[in-house]
Amino acid sequence: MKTIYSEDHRLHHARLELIDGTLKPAVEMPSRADTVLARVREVGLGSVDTPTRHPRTAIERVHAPAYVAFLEQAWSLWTATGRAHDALPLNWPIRGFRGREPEAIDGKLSYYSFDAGSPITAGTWQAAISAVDVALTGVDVLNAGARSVFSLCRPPGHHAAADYYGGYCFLNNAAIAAQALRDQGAARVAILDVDYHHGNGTQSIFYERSDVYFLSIHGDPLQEFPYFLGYADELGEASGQGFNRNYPLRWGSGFDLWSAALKDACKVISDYRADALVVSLGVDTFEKDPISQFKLKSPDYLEIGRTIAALKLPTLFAMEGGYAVAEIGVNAVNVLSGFDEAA
Ligand code: OKP
Ligand code: ZN
Repeated sequence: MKTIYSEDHRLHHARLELIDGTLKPAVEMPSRADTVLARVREVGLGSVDTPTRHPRTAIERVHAPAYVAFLEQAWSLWTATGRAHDALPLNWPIRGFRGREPEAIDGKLSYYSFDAGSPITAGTWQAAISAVDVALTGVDVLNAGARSVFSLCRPPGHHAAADYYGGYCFLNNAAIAAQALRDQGAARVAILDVDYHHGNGTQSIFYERSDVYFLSIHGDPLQEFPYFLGYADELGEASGQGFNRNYPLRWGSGFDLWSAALKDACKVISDYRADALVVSLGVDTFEKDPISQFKLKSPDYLEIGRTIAALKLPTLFAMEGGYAVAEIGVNAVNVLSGFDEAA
């Protein structure tokens, strides 16, 4: 399988994130992509290609233009106020507050985000639009007839909704890819999110639509980030009723429970008669992941790849999370090798 990769991910290098009540070195760091790419090369997965530039209209099929414009300008508005360090919001409009966009950049950061753990840096915008190009070039590869493609996106995307960022995500690479597949001829697209965290952004983007079916296996929101979405009773609304599926699992869950959820999700995707599949590929389900609480082991990822391959669908894998930096290469590429082996 081909890998699409851009060096531009390096432009997004946050120094510190607010985690566990203190500022710590950001876990979503450039070396994550380096580790995965090194493993792609080590196993000879396939060629590694650079993405081509795609029009902004593809982004605006998913994200609100005002939000995209905010992301583009955020760093210059932040530095115009005399600050040179990474930008973080500090408060949010919870119950009873007004929903009006402030003029001040600090207020805008709050307005367009949902957490204090996703720094905006000098290069965040460039890195984020290049990650979208990595995803959209993956779509081009599928449309040219490939069975599968690996879009090595960084920063990740699945927490980003139509008009807000959070969870290290700014533009929703997987959602933009799914929409592009729809726009270029696929009648039904499924998005399977196997990242440890619920893909709240992707879910919300497609929640009222039947043409993109979103499924996610993740830490129970009663215990885990992003806390306020990802329950099993979220099944879609309006035209999207019955086209959303969540598999929340408790802390400590191992591959027995996890793979049972995967098998159910694959049955749903198969019954849906999807024309194409986008996999939000996070490997933070790993037993040694520093911020997660599932217990998957490296060989389990081969089995995940084989199970997904059995769907026999054109499949785009978009990189999401995974923070056990020494092992994320092996684990992510195990999914892809398992897929190739069974395809
Ligand atoms: C992004 B992706 C852990 C704090 C977690 C945000 C996690 C974002 C994960 N105590 N903060 O889904 O891997
Ligand atoms: Zn995650």
